[in-house]
Amino acid sequence: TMQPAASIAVIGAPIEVGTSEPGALMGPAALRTAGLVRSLADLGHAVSDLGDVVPDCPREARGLPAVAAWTRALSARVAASLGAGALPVVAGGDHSLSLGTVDGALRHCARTGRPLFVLWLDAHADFNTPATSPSGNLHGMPLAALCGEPGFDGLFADEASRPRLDPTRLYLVGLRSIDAGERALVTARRVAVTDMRDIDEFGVVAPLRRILERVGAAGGHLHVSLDVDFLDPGIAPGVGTTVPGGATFREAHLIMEMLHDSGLVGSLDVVELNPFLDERGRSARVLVELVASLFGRRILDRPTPVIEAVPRD
Ligand code: HAR
Ligand code: MN
Ligand code: MN
Ligand code: MN
Repeated sequence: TMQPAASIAVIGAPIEVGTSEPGALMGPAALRTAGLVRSLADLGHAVSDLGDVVPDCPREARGLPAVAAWTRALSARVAASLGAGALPVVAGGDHSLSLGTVDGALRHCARTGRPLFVLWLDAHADFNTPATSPSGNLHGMPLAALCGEPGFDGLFADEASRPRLDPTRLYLVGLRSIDAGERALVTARRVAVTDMRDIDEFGVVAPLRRILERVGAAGGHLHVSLDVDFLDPGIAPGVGTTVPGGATFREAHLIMEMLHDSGLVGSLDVVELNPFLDERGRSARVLVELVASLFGRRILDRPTPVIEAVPRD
């Protein structure tokens, strides 16, 4: 089940205007320092580092106009990479960058006719709207905007005709912090949630297998968005919004191996790394380890069991 060596396009998105905690703009540099590009090349992939996206707005721009500029620039870059046959890996940067990456993947999928599925590995649901957000921070809202909830006028290019994320093709995994308003929205939109309680009860294999089966059966493109705070703060302290009780290294690592073996991942974000809050590069190194596993690093040449070979319940 080795994936063919797809070409990988690494794209930096040094955005932090979606959060109130400064430091995430150093994320792409820290991920490169920890060996993001080199470790993918060492696996035999053709990797090109496209550098950092530069948004079309003044440096001091803040709020929705700044996030809109990032969204449009990232969407175009991701759609162009996918159109050229590459697999974009976007290194952030706060989670508002996924407005651009998912929008770009949606536009690409609208052209190819494949349905887009999103796996959101995160302590948070990131499904607030400006009306429900307790903080006003846009990194807590990207999924609501992508799914077409109101309150985000001016964010996306050609708003009326843009492809929207189908909330029933969205999987929140690792959830352990949700605000009252977004919780009502997540339930109303029938978003599939695997919270930490599910992971404690069933582990990561059963829920992941179910998700991958569904994406595979639909011939879908799977976009993976990995938020640092999905991980337990004990292994990844370098993030502004730590929540206790996160995924262990082994759980996260197994998810990455299953994603690799599925061959379904078409694009990836690594977000919310805040090197200013990290401890001697630990979080950056863990993330690079996980990304390498998603792209095929293994100890022995033995894949995790193929999905079909695992007994069904
Ligand atoms: N739910 C809270 C809010 O909307 C915190 C969101 C934090 N989000 C991230 N990314 N750090 O998941 O403000
Ligand atoms: Mn997030
Ligand atoms: Mn989060
Ligand atoms: Mn392993």
